[in-house]
Amino acid sequence: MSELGKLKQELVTAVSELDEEKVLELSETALRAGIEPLELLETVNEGMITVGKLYENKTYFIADLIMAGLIFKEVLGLEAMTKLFYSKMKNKVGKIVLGTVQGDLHDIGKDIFRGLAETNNFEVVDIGVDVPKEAFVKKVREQKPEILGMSGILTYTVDAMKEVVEALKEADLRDQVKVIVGGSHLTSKTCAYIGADAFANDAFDGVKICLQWLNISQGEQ
Ligand code: B12
Repeated sequence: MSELGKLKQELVTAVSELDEEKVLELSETALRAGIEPLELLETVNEGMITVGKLYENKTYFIADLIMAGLIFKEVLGLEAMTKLFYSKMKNKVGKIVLGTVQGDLHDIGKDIFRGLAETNNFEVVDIGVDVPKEAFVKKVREQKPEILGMSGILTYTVDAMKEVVEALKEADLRDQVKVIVGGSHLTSKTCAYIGADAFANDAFDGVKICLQWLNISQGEQ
């Protein structure tokens, strides 16, 4: 196995063991060794999936999920990661209103999508987590974005997403905005149930879809 491959494996283990110091040390080493920021995020995410499984089988508790979240945020805050989230400050290509739906407090995935969208010159109006449908409708009316992005990591939040789409219809706003939903559990079936225009299990894929909607290919802006 290559040196970088070994590092990545150690990193997944360190995340799953919630060893904050080791995660940061290995992340810095991997970045110096040339890992792409996006690949680093994917590696840390692999560790998060293990944390989730350990929580499910009751080896870990809620405090451990909190710790995992904090560690991920620290990795996102590393100086070298700003490369991934560096906004080129050119003309904005479009506007996205973004939030995590009601009942869900997970914001790491949402924040990654925001960072990547901003890097691709979208203006993102982030309205936070646990956002009720009325607040989504209000922001869409006020901001007139081309795109509404909703994040929902808990599987049962598909209903909250559906309610937002219904509320947009009732407010006569559905035709004015494209809707993308994000979360690793989403499928084309849940996307159709929600009534969204697209879904993404990965923030990067989500940004690509948004660029396509505006007829922009990546790197063109
Ligand atoms: C960290 C964590 C927490 C932290 C969150 C901290 C934070 N600031 O976000 C805290 C402690 C708050 C938490 C709480 C809970 N959690 Co939690 N949590 C996790 C954990 C370990 C990691 C989540 C994460 O950040 N992953 C990394 C990010 C990058 O991945 P992501 O969120 O999926 O985002 C990616 C994509 O989904 C997508 N994406 C996300 N949003 C968007 C938006 C758009 C527009 C697009 C295009 C793409 C996109 O792009 C991202 C990157 O590519 C997961 C385990 C797992 N396997 O995911 C459990 C997990 C999600 N949690 C779970 C549970 C059960 C809970 C609690 C209910 C526990 C409890 N009993 O209280 C509470 C719920 C609180 C609430 N109301 O929201 C379950 C959910 C199970 C389910 N079927 O729904 C999981 C899967 C753990 C498990 N296996 O049991 N959690």
